Amino acid sequence: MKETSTRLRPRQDTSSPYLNTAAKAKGKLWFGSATDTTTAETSDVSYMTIFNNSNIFGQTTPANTMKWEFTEPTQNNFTLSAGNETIALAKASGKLVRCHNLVWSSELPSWVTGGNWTNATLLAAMENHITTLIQGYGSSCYSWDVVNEALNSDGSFTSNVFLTNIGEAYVPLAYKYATAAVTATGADIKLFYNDYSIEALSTKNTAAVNLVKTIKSYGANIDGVGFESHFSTSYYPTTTQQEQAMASVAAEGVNIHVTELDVACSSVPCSTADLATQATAYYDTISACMGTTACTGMTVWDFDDKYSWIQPSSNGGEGNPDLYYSNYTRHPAYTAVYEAIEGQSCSVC
Ligand code: 9MR
Repeated sequence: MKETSTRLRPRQDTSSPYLNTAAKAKGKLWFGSATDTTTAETSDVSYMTIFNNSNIFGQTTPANTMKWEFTEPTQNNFTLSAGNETIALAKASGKLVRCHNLVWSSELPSWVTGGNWTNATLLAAMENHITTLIQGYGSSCYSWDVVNEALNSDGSFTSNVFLTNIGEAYVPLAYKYATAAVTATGADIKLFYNDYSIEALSTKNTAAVNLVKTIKSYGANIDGVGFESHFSTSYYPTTTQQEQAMASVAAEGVNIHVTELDVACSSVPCSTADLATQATAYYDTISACMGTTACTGMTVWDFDDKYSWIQPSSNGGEGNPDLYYSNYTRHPAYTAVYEAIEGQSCSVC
């Protein structure tokens, strides 16, 4: 039977406008997307066709493959292969990689969470983990999120095994070890702190700024702060609020990346009103980065609703937070992101 052109047409939308091409033309390093190469994503041809389009995405962040539980499942037994899979995919389509992450309270193996530690033994284990990963992945990483989500909304430190056994100094010491490891590689690998709810001026934003100061006071290097930017149609800061939050960080002489942007609809499928609000939240966030010289890159926390970490069943009905629907067509927010990059008014908000 004769194939019709309709049947041959790919169903994934890779048409212009192109977000990465546009962002780079405006002086940013990338518009990118996280990906999770341990899941079904890599065998999903439609997903990979969009991911591999370097006009749309010029950067990726491994959503999971470089986390401690996967890279050092038992002590001093390192498995970097899953992370290398992400790096290979990135390189094949010319993407930079934000490596993620070295020290976090989540996705830790039980030998870390349940270990019988002293200050000295846990510091040694942390140093070994940081050093081995930074040197192992080397210049394949544009940057590393060294410490992830160390702060509570009141500015205190999140309770975890590192805080319990080492105290607050675990954060600046992690950057000290990371700085030494980067120096040993001879490569220019940027070191970031990454957190959420710092995207508007708040006690937590101030605490993140203070953390940058503390890290520097230890003689360690820090190049930037990642603004995760996990928003919803019921909460997102305005462009002005986000610009103020970025300015407070930039005043320390460090850069900002928007690292994990997504905007959940209050229910699924998103209502027409929610799609417009979602587009506004994306537009406002990208506009803030575009309006801030120190904000050098923008990344969404995966691009297709099918693979989002926010699924309605486990998030009180909220969902569909990404730029593409599960059928690989685009939300109106995709247009909003492009218009924000271009400095145009939003036609879909
Ligand atoms: O997207 C990641 C999800 O697949 C994991 O199950 C989860 C584990 O806690 O981590 C998710 O990514 C998180 C990121 O590493 C740090 N910021 C919050 C992200 C969403 O939870």
